[in-house]
Amino acid sequence: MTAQAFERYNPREKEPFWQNLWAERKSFVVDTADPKDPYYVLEMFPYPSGRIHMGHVRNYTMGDVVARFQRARGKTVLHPMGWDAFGMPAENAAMANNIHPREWTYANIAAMRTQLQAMGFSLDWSREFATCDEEYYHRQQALFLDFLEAGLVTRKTSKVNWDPVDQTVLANEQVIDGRGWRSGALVEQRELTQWFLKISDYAEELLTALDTLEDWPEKVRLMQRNWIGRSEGLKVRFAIANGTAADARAVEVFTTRPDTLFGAAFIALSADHPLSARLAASDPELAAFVAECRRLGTSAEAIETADKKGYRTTLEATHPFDPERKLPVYVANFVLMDYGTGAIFGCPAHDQRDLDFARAYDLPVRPVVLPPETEPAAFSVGTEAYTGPGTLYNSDFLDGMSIEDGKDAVARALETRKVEGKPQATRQVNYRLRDWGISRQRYWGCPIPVIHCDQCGVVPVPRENLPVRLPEDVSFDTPGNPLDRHKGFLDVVCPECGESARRETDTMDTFVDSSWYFARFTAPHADTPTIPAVANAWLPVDQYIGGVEHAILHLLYSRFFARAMKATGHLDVTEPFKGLFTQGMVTHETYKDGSGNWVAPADVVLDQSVTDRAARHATTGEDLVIGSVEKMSKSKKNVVDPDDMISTYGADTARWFVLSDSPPERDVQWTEAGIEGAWRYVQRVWKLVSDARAVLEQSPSTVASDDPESAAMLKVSHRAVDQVTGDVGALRFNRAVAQIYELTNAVSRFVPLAVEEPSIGRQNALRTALEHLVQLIAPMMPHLAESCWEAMGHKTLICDADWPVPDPALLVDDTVVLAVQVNGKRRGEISLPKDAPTDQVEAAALSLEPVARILDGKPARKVIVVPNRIVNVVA
Ligand code: ANZ
Ligand code: ZN
Repeated sequence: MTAQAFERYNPREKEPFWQNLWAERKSFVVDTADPKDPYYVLEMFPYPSGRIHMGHVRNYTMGDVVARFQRARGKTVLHPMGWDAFGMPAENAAMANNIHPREWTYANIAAMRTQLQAMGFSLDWSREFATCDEEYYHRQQALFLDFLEAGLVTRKTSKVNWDPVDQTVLANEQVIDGRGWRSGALVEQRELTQWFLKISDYAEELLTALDTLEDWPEKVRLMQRNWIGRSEGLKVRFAIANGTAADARAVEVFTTRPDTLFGAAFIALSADHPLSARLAASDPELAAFVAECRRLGTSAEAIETADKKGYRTTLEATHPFDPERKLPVYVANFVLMDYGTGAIFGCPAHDQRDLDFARAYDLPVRPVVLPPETEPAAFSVGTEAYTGPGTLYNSDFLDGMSIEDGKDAVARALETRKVEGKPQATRQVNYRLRDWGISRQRYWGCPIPVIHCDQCGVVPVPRENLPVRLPEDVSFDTPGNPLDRHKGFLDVVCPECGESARRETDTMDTFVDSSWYFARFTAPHADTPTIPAVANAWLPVDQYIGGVEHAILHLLYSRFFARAMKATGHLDVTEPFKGLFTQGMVTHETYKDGSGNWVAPADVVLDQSVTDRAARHATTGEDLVIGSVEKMSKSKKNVVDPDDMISTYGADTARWFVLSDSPPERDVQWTEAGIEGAWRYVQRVWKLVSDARAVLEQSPSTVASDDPESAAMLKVSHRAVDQVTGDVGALRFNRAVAQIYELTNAVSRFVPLAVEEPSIGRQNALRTALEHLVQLIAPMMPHLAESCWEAMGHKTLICDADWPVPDPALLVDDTVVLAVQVNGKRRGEISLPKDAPTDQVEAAALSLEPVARILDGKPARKVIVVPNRIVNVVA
């Protein structure tokens, strides 16, 4: 062996080298519109905030492992990247720093692209786009017009959460404790005419199709199910005993528990119910209460947590089955107008909100569902409503029935009756899912392509006039939507009548942008939103990877878009994402100084030598308090900058670390010790290859193994290939890493043997094992793998190499020893893989020397094989 000084692996030199080579050779560009064996892997595209964070590193590393693995397995892989680039932060930056949102956004994109490229992801950069590219939002406007034509868009007034400081409508999720999530201002309720996509038309379809998404996490499907919120119930019309005016003679409620009707204690109307409004007109006290309810807001959270409050009107409703029983009619703060009918009957014994309300207003609590195995006398309802199973009682003709039978009996009894000329009850399915309000009163979004004309109403912008461009010359010195003040944008001629008209100034919710980008990637520069044949060839996305925070809205909107795009001829798939994986977060310890300020990990020196870990400030030396492990966030300063990691350790080390430490669906805790461990592993693999150089320089032979050690080495190696293939295919990256470590240990033990006491078999086993090892790490540490591959004498890139295929014979768990008899007399033994096929066993037995001698060239009369135990040859 020639003494070669071991040189440490230098990622700073190697990583850019391989990245440039891949780019030069267009290794990851797929330009085929008609892919053979297509595989589409996609990670949720980033918002261009300016810098990538560890969450991105983890997410995109996982996607990259899948992409490189599938590519090696012979698939044509589409792995694109783009930017979810519209949205508020760009406008906030414009206001704060006097920089145009466009400039801010594209500068951020440039910075983040450089960072992503330094990670060595196998992305097809030729398909890159940002949603704020004119080319992209142009096609989005075309889609909008198609949807409009197909009846998938509507315009309606709705109550919105209005942030008086940011001058914008907020989604319910953006209202936190009644305040705007950004501004912190008290949110007001306003009526606005807005654009909606009719996702609720697809509620049932979006719900039932969840069952087909077998490669989605069950928890995500459950969240979607709950969000869609299907409930089967009954609309029941209550006559109002003392209602005089025509609109006050009956009130209709929606209930999912008609079986509890005999436990009804009151009727409650939403503050926004027309009847409430009419009564409030002549009742100032009620008017004040209604106003108070409005301030509470429309968010489910606000309603859930607020005290249940009501105002008792003078009206009384008649119980449908007992004309003598009168139920007081309240206006209550916990009844929503946009669900069911905006009115309920309250049954305190079996609904917690109703019970809280009844206790507050001293209303009767009459239980009507008796829990199983309970005596009526022994059962009462205190502070907790009973919502469990049971038998109906205290309920007249329903007594003794199950809940389900009771529901049906009430429906049947009331369906045929009439109140004020209408059926007293109708069965109804309700969904919690509302239409999707997409209007935003912001500049930095996709303009909604319509024109408002006094004569013609709403007129779509003619397609030949698309795109409706965002004007460049806008100012952000006053709050609100700058488009509302931009004459050049606003003033247009009506395309229908030619009179002067006004352009729509609402832009689209950025969730629209991210609801079809996956389809656009299949033909990113087409002059139609998609090229249907190409989109159909690639879609659905085989593996989608992203944060669980998008489990509901983004995924539901995308599922709706796929259907809407199918209805308008842009696609022919209904489900956009075949496989979904939601990865955990990257966490880190937190540190605080004596004055309670957070301290960044980069400024912390950890003392690991004492049993109690201690931390001090790197520059001041001050003792620090080590706090809990939290999701990396700027607010707690517990962030590690990927750039710092790359410049110190290289991308491969960071990639290896985020894959190795915990199951990918769980959180991974970033530690200095962990990253150092990964760094040592990188060096170890490199050293193994260097140490084996002398052996690898020998020309390969076909001898598989010629001694037990090399046979064992091959076995370990093939088994590792088999297991890593299974684990990576199932996205169990940490288990794959564990297998690779085992293989590495085995190779480490084998190298000295093969180097110091070489044989052809050993040389060959070592070559095979090392090649396997390098191929297995290639999807995870692609730069190191290329360097090793080259060092092993290969003239082609490992990113173009086929994935290794294990030899099934070497995967057999263990060998068994079978006794061989001739005419009942033991003549020897053979050792074979367990469960070896009978003909193989027979052949081995017959070729055994003593057996062959006895047979003396004549065929055996009979061979009896008892699997894994004995072979009897009848001569
Ligand atoms: C009487 C009753 C008795 C109810 C009982 C429940 C339990 P889901 O399952 O979400 O559809 N409800 C109906 N419309 C409402 C509205 N606009 N605002 C607030 N609550 C409303 O819930 C349906 C139940 O929620 C309905 O069934 C109704 O209360 C209430 F033991 O009717 B129930
Ligand atoms: Zn007109």
